[in-house]
Amino acid sequence: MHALQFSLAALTLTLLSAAAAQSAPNVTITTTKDGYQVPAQVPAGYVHFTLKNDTDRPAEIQLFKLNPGVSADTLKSAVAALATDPGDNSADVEARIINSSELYGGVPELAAKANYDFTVNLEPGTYVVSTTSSNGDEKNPQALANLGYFQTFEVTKGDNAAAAPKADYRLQLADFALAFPATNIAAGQHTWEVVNDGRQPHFVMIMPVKPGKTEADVMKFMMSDGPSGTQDESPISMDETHGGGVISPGKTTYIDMNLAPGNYFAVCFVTDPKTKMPHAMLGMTRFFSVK
Ligand SMILES: [Cu+2]
Repeated sequence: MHALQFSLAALTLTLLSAAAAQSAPNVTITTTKDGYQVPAQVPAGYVHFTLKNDTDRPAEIQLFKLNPGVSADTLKSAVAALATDPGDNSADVEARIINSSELYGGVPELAAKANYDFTVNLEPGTYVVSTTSSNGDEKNPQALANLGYFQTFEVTKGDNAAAAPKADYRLQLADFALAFPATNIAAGQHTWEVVNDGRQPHFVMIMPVKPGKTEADVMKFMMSDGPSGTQDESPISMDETHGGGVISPGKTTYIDMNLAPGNYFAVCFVTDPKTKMPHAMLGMTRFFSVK
């Protein structure tokens, strides 16, 4: 009897340590003033990414997996084209990106000196870390992808048997809707399972609605001719953004998000190839509150 109890305890310990050993390996990607620092090799399976911004301005970090037979330069030229204001051609340029890669998430906007954590299941292949942002120089706009912000890394099959993280909340992205959990959303640090159940790529940007501002204020601002107003006039606080980068249909990311109590606006700005409209105009906007 004692022996059995002992062996059960030993078995439990073995199982517990096996479960602990299977937490997702951590990979850090750092944005520096010269580009991204990325490890050359990353194991396939569930990987926890810590994205860091060591610069003094906001950064975008997006993960792409090159489709078989597609060169990194093909993707680079498409990413660079989207960065330097394609105007009415954004749907065509986005199609070039979508046809050459699968999108594995990231962060649409990471504040200066901030960190961002998410987990995603990686298949073996060649991946790219890049951004569709420009250097913001109106006189001489250049794609950051052409200024060092385009790095590749290899994902190789190893012994990573980590399970999917346990999620507190689920956010479903669809054509064209954002479906938030029906339950109350609690303030604080939580893991969000973000699923793309649509047939187009989607992302989600989440921004606080300023106190005293209504949903109507936000929608009116969204429908206006772009962000011509100053930050003071905006009904949403654009210096505090949450959410996740673009994911291809069928993909899931697990985002660690820390939301303070308040009202939030969620939106996706990918362009619909049929109507050439941003998804935001087709239904991908939602308001939710955190208590
Ligand atoms: Cu979308």
